[in-house]
Amino acid sequence: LFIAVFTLLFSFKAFAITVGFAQIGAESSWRTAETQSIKEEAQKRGYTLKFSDAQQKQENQIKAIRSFIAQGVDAIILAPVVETGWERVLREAKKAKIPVILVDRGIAVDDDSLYYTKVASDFIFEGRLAGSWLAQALHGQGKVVELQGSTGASAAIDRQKGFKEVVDLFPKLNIIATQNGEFTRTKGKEVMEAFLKAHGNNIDAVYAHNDDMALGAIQAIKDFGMVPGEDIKLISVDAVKGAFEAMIDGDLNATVECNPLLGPLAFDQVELALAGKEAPKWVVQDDLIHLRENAKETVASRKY
Ligand code: GYE
Repeated sequence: LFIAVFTLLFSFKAFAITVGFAQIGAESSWRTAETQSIKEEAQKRGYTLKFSDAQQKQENQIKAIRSFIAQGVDAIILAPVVETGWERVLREAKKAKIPVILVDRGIAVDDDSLYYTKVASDFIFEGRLAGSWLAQALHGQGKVVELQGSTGASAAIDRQKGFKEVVDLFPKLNIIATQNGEFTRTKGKEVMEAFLKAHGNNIDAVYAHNDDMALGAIQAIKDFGMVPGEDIKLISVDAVKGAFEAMIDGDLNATVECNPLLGPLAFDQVELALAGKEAPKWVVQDDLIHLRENAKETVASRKY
């Protein structure tokens, strides 16, 4: 009987746990995969998930967090669209004793007690990996154009930083243009069209902060009458299905993996927080690079 009552109480407790997820939006296939992973994991663990899509706006995310606090959720998962401007709302969450778990992107705050932990990839590492591959592929020289992720996002800031660090080691390897492509396919295509107009046949390679922008750029290169993957080499970040298809077609040369299936890790942190345990400030997702040469063998095992 004791065990039965205990089990009942325990499952009741799990049932009663509510988590608010302040998501950025649905700009890329990466983000759609992340949303799905978090929703699935909440369901698997029997939690109630309150989901908010901020349509790329920080003010909407702040509103969502305030509404989660008002509803008395047990924990908040936040994918912060930009790095700065979070102190105030996070202080409100802290005051309400609601732990905040950051997923996928980071924030810049002086007081790191404002969040419980961050589950994310190391974007500087990803940028360095992309830069080293490109330096080698171009034999240390050439002209590169860069498609940046949304302005102010840690994923854009750090992917640029890591990439530039490596490229700067090669005096004849230069980033001749860099512009915001908002992490979307449409904007990636648009920016690439402008790059091609301005620099035409002078471009040797494209570095895109995510696959969706690279896929847009591939279209722009084809429309311009050049051959993506040959005349212009392309490397991006994420390793979503579409990137594998583009590699198999020969259009994309390489992609650095950034795993969006953060649900299980994020909810492990939620549970640690609710149990009052300590966690490291950053749970790092490890990344690797995938090349066009191996895409055919790898594609079947891809989960997103
Ligand atoms: O790479 C990109 C997206 O924050 C890591 O955001 C994430 C990035 C991801 O939209 O595709």
